[in-house]
Amino acid sequence: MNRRALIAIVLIGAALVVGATACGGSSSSSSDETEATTTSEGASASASGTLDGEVGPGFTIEVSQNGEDAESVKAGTYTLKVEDKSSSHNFHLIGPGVDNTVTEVPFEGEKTVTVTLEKGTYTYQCDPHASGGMKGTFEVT
Ligand SMILES: [Cu+2]
Repeated sequence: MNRRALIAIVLIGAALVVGATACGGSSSSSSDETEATTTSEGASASASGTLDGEVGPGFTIEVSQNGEDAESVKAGTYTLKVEDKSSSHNFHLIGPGVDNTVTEVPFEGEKTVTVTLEKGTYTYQCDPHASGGMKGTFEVT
């Protein structure tokens, strides 16, 4: 009985040593995954952010960034949130690579779109009243 018990203890001990060695060996491969993550983050480093558009309720239309009138915006992909406060106006953004009627004239409410802005001049306007000056521009650099 004593010998069998001793043999059992030795076998368990050997199994533990093998298990510990296996764990130690696998942990060294994790550094490869860390490098891969860092590389993919660096590749997607283009500018992005949020722009706010507002049209109506009067004959006004504007685009702002961080609460200020947008005049110069960095190129990149933006979330454009438009508040259309009138059923007699619409919001239309036109520029390099973009021709987006975000809201139609009868629509009232909020719409959010994603736009990719390239270098150049972008015009936002209310189509029926653009000729009367209901429009504005901002530069993308
Ligand atoms: Cu209008």
